[in-house]
Amino acid sequence: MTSTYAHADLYAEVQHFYARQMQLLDARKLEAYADTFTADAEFAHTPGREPARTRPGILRDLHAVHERFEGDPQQRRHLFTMIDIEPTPEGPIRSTCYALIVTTRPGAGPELVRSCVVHDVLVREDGELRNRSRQVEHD
Ligand code: SDN
Repeated sequence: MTSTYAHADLYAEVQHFYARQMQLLDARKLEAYADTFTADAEFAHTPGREPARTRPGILRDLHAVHERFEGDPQQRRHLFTMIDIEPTPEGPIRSTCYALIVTTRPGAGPELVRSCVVHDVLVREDGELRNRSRQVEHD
């Protein structure tokens, strides 16, 4: 295992990428969230369901998931933690992290609704990090 300390700058960049990405998702800026994936990306967010492919496919899936919450005033927060990155000689970065999903409804306290392990492959396009793939395992 290569020490992440050898990649401190890259580690901070990945953390920043995740912060921006999850704030887009939680603000329901779904098109901007889909733009954080590559054009040919694959996104498996729910076990047992076919992964979403390409940005339009990811956007369609995200709208379908959020339709489940239509009329529900909850605010969901996706919290990434325990991020472990493994740069590869070819360039892509393998990243494994935990995602906790917390939801809060008016007048109620926050509720932890899902605990996940996220397996990402990140690549750089025009100098910016993007997800080439994301597989989300639900605990
Ligand atoms: O983007 C994510 C997601 C995500 O988008 C999810 C979706 O449906 C669309 C990053 C990290 C984890 C997730 C997890 C999910 C699971 C699911 C929403 C849910 O069931 O809460």
